[in-house]
Amino acid sequence: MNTSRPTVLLAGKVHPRVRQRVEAEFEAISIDAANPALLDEDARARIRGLAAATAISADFIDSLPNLEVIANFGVGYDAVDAAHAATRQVMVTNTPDVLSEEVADTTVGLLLNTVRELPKAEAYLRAGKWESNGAYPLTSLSLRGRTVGIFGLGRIGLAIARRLEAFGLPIHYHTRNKRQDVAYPWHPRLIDLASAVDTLVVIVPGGAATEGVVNAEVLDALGPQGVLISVGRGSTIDEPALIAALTDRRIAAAGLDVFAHEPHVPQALMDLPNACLLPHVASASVSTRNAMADLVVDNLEAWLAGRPALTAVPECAGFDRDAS
Ligand code: A2R
Repeated sequence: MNTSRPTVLLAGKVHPRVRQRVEAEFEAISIDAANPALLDEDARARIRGLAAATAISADFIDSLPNLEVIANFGVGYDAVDAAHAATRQVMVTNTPDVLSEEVADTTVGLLLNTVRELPKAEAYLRAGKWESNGAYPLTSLSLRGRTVGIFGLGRIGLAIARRLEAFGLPIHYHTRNKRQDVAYPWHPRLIDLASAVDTLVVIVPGGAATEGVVNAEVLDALGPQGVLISVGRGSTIDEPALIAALTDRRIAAAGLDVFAHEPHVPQALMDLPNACLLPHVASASVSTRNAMADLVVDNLEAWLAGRPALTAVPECAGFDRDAS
């Protein structure tokens, strides 16, 4: 064993390219879940880097006395206790930007599938019904004439907004801070955004601040022609309230790529004809996932070689290394 190479822990179902590169460049240790009981004391003491594809708790961070960096696979890092890591001067990185355009593309596809029922129309064709029953029924919903609200106008939200602007749709948004670089109307409160639009795209981070905020009140404000598209985190949507609103047709339809308890999807949601459901695939192309994998390992490499992290999360940006 080459003990001069730093030891990096692979925790969870890591992407094959992360595994391949970590095994080539570091001493690698693998565990399926971030549970300290799966590591002996010697291993815990050797680990300096962590490639995370699972939840990383404060207790787990504390069980690794020489941990220097946690590289999270994904732009959303709500499953990593970054605030705690920061108190221990442990760097946390994520994978922003490299997935934004892919996620935005998928979001537009999900929106079109939801309003124009394209997956159902294809299933109709494949079932031979076009020939036997005639044309697929006209869709009651259309993208035409809609006004879109983006909840979370960050990197991905802006990429979605630019696309939908090109579709000829007016864009509004809600964030905590008004952006100075866009002319879209800003709504300081989510409920006011929902009242102003009929199509709400949710692309905020998960975590306590956004938990369940898309609730019955917000859905009712969206109204009976309302379409909800959720591509950020399932925790942001009050799922029982959404199921009730779709069942009672208090909103017209929803397109969801993320769920509260993935990979479980409530049967009530599956039974709803006005829900269009995807298994969290927004960034899931080979090329984009490879780019995310490379950014995970590039961050580990940089930090463990004494260089600045490439993409530190905001909680850790303050103690980034001096680039000079
Ligand atoms: O609130 P601001 O001004 O920090 O704007 C951010 C907004 N945001 C929120 N808006 C309202 N209430 C909140 N509690 C709240 N927390 C955050 O969400 C910003 O406009 C946006 C996040 O943008 P970025 O940090 O650039 O993230 P990115 O790359 O667009 O990804 C968004 C999420 C990830 O966290 C994953 O959960 C998912 O998409 O893949």
